[in-house]
Amino acid sequence: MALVKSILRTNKAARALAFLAAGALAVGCSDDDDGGRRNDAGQSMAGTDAGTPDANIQDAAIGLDGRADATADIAPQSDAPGDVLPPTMTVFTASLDEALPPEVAPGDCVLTPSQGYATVGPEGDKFGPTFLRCSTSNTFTLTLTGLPPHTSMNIEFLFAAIDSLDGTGAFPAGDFFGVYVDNVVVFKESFANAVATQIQTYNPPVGVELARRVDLGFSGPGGFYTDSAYNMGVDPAFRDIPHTGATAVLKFTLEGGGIQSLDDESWAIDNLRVTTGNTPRAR
Ligand SMILES: [Ca+2]
Ligand SMILES: [Ca+2]
Ligand SMILES: [Ca+2]
Repeated sequence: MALVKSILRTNKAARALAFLAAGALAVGCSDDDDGGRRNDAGQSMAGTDAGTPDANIQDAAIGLDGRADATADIAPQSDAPGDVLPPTMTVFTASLDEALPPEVAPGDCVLTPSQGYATVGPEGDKFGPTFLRCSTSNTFTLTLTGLPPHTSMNIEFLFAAIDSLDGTGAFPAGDFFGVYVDNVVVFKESFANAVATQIQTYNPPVGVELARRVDLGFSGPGGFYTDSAYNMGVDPAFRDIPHTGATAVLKFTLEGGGIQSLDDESWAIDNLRVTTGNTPRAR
């Protein structure tokens, strides 16, 4: 597998150099102003299409490591040779520390002091001072319009699993966090904090889990009411999502048969950012 991956990367690098020599890489880097919470995929400068059948090779490369390579990826879709698609662009960003942006329909979610979560997160991308906290029966919606031409989308955010979420099973379990783009599911996994033996279907990839079953505020401390935190922008599930429309409706919800009251269990999102690019993964 390592040899195959190496060959693919070598082929990609050779093509990228050829394009550079031909002067094809005419696009600039993103003008992101997010203060540095991008990872390597987010830094990709989506390239050009020179009419070569690169889609299969690119998809194979994505499939091997779960994400697109960081530099000089070749856009797999373009109408004609020489078309230049925009690079990775930030189309929405919200620290969720002040008034809610107009693109957000929060339902019962409320900007709330993040308590112990304020110390949690990557440097420069921690929770707080406030985050958008919701009941387990609620959906909030982010509606984006006027998106630039693109073929892929990344969604980055911090996720707080607060208090006695109960994972998979019979009531009070059945606490599934779901994310949908244009009503297509992108992510749906159960989360469990209350008891160590409960089933949490979510098995976070390396770098995603920030805290697990520790006291970060709200109900508790201790007992069923420990808390967890995740950096979802690192999960490949939220990267290189195939998307092309000029509008996008993102829904974030906690759903399932285990809905309980806000003081028993809740969830929150912070530092929400959406970027578009041209590195769609294989469907
Ligand atoms: Ca708690
Ligand atoms: Ca509960
Ligand atoms: Ca529950």
